[in-house]
Amino acid sequence: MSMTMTYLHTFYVVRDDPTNNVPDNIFSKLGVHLHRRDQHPLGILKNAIYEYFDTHYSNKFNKFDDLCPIVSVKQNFDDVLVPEDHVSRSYNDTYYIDPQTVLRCHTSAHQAELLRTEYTHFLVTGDVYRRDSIDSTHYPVFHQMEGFRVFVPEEWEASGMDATLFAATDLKQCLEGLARHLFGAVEMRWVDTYFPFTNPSFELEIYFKEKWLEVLGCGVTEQEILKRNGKPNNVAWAFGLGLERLAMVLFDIPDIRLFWSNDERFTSQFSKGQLGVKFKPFSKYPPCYKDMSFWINESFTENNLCEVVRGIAGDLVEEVQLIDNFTNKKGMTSHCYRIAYRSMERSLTDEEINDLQWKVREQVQSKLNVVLR
Ligand code: FA5
Ligand code: MG
Repeated sequence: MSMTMTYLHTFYVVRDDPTNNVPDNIFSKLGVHLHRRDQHPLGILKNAIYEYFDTHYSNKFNKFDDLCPIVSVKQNFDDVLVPEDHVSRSYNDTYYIDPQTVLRCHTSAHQAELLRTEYTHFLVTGDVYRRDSIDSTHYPVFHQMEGFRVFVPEEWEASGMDATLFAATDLKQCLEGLARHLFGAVEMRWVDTYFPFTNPSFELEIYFKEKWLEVLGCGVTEQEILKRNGKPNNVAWAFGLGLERLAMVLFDIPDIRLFWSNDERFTSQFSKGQLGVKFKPFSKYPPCYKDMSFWINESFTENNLCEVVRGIAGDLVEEVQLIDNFTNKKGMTSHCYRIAYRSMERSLTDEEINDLQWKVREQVQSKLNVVLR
């Protein structure tokens, strides 16, 4: 935990500052660095991706895995052309330390500074933070690996393709090669999407447990980013991999909370520090469902609800799901949420769950000002 100290003394954090929406359970994740543990699934995956890039690009990619996750709003948003009114900038989606400082919500926050420092091929791995919904594939702290490659004109000129098509083709080849390196055969598909910092933009999905799971976003870097950072005559591609998502498929890990487990029955399964392990679940404990209905108000958001639930139940909450939603004749809207409680490590007692649910009911009223039904 020594890294936490380094972060803490460089940033003065005001208690109960209304411009700070980082709860203690999130703050305590700073400096844990799961991605730097060689015997953790995220560390194993990071090393396997490094291996792919080292062999295919003869060590040309520079690697960074300890850049500070506390970054400026400029780094996280402005530098990658996120519009002023984009939802991701809101306090509902992002953890703010103060109005100019955030916990990075993606590793793209480091693109511009590295480009300016003359890096042309780089991989940035780190913990990222988002206020988000709660289920088995979403967690408020997760890990990304950013990849970035700059091309010089000779490279695309020789191909006869235009620069953008050349970069997009190279990008897809690179990532398909990576998927084969990690998975061998796996069912995957490309989906067109939008990011402010790339055009065209794509997402890669992998078929996992009867569903398509989004594992990465990528695209051809907006020319404006290259221009602003001293590379006006180049083209580049970039990608951002969700490490937990890939690791879930690779190691057959059914729930994203497990990555944070210190239970020997989890950690010992990765002690070889290698790919090729399939996670064997220790007996599955039963979930317990609790429903809660309330009249919402204008400021109600699901992310705020999830923060309250996570703040009380921590990793004992598995999913928060909207199961009913209606508006009455007076225009009042009611939501019913189903909360699934389940520990990955032990059985929970009825008493314990009732106690959690009681606290949740109390705090949704006091913190979110909704009226329970
Ligand atoms: C981004 O974060 C972009 N910065 C990625 C990118 C980089 C695009 C460079 C283009 C160029 P997105 O929000 O889709 O995109 O997140 C990327 C990946 O992170 C997702 O595909 C998913 O694998 C993972 N991810 C997103 N939210 C969560 C979450 N709450 N828990 C776990 N993984 C998540
Ligand atoms: Mg996405």
